[in-house]
Amino acid sequence: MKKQAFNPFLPLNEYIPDGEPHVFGDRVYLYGSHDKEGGETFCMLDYTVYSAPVDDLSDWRCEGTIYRAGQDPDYGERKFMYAPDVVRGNDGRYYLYYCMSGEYGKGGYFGPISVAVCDSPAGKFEYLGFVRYPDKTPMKKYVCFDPGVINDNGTIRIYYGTQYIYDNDDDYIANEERVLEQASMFGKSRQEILDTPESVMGANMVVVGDDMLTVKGEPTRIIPYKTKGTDFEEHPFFEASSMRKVGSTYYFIYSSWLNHELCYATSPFPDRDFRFRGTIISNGDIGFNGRKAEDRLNMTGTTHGSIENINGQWYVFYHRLTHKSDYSRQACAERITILPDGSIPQVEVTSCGLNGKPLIAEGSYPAVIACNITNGKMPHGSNKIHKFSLPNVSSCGNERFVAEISSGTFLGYKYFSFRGNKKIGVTACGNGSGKIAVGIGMNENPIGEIPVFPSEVWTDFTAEISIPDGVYPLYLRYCGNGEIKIKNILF
Ligand code: FUB
Repeated sequence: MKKQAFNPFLPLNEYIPDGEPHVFGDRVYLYGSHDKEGGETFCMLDYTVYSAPVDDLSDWRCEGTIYRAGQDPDYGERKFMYAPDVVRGNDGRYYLYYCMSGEYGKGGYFGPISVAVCDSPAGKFEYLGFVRYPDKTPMKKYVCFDPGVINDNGTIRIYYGTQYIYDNDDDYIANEERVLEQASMFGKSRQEILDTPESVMGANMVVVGDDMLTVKGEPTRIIPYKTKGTDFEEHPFFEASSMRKVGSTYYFIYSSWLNHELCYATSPFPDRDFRFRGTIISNGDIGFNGRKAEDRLNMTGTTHGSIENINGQWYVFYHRLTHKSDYSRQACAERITILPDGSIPQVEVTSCGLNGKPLIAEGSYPAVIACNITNGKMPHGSNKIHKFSLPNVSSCGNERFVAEISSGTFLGYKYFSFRGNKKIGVTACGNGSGKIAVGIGMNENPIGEIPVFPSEVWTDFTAEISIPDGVYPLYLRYCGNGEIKIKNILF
């Protein structure tokens, strides 16, 4: 690798959530939505793609804007492009599938699924049409949201849908208020809701022909929407459909009702008999080693992503939240293992991600690569921006830093490799005055303290602290008055 990779692995001013990683040729491409730094709602920017050589995941290259929302003929009230996916068609061209939404998700469920095409995976894509029936009317069965697409040995399968908690109620069709609520939320008629006893909500699959637009038959529901009493009960499907085929097994990756996690289900079939298998990652590490939701290690919100085998190693790509918001999300990735029984043990969020090994504790690192940012009571925040004070990755002009660090705030960096380290510091500013306890084990006593004083400008605060050689998480815990911001950590 030319350099070290860390999370987030794209430039720090880049916000690409909902990532679908795909290896095409000798590069891996990350297709995702495009949030604005400090944006007011989801996906305010046009699709921008990054790619990296499969043998150097530190070397991401911006391929530029590959497609603009304004290219979609429906652009207007719904002007934000949500989570896309790209597949190579049987003609060797690349096809981009996506859906449009208005602010805060409004209208995002109204469909249909749009399609754009390009000769290269790196763009630029041109609008092709929408997923449709043979008579050319739009295919809008169920909820055409978050398409994920695969070319399954020549068969193009689109997975899509969304599902809300209340639909588990047995009697919702008898509840006029809920029927009307669903009709309005999903852009359906009351009659269509009533005529769909299997619910318009749920995870679905439809096959399209070689024109990449025309469906071959009606979509099928791949998981029963009623999850009570099934193995999906604790982690029902919410959104973010993504499919991978590993050997002959279909891996359906999705975001559950819990919202902060990517789960997976497997089947020998593309359209039925999926069994829930587990959580791959939570952006608050909930569930990892039994961690409870109230002990989440970050503010949580949506997450969305998938798995990909890159140069013989499997990874999960997901996104984290910044700016106390669900609208400024950044791409992160971790190594995963698919065990011989097909299971994927949950992995923790780290700072070293694609690096494949711990970061070297030398020089300086941006403080925002913290994989854990918590004050001990971090909230969940789907489709919102929190207004109250809490520590967060933030920005001002060209600077990115961890902001609103008050007494008790804890930053975690997993993992660093220490060798001969005798000094550690931070570049900080703010009105805070106190100390930063330095630890190398979550529950162990600090190994030293960095004193910090009020400063209106970025100032380096360092302390002589001997760190034993080895690989450890680095923990920084602020204790003092007022608030500080930290821009860099220094070795
Ligand atoms: O990025 C907009 C929406 O947020 C996606 O479509 C969902 O999957 C969620 O990540």
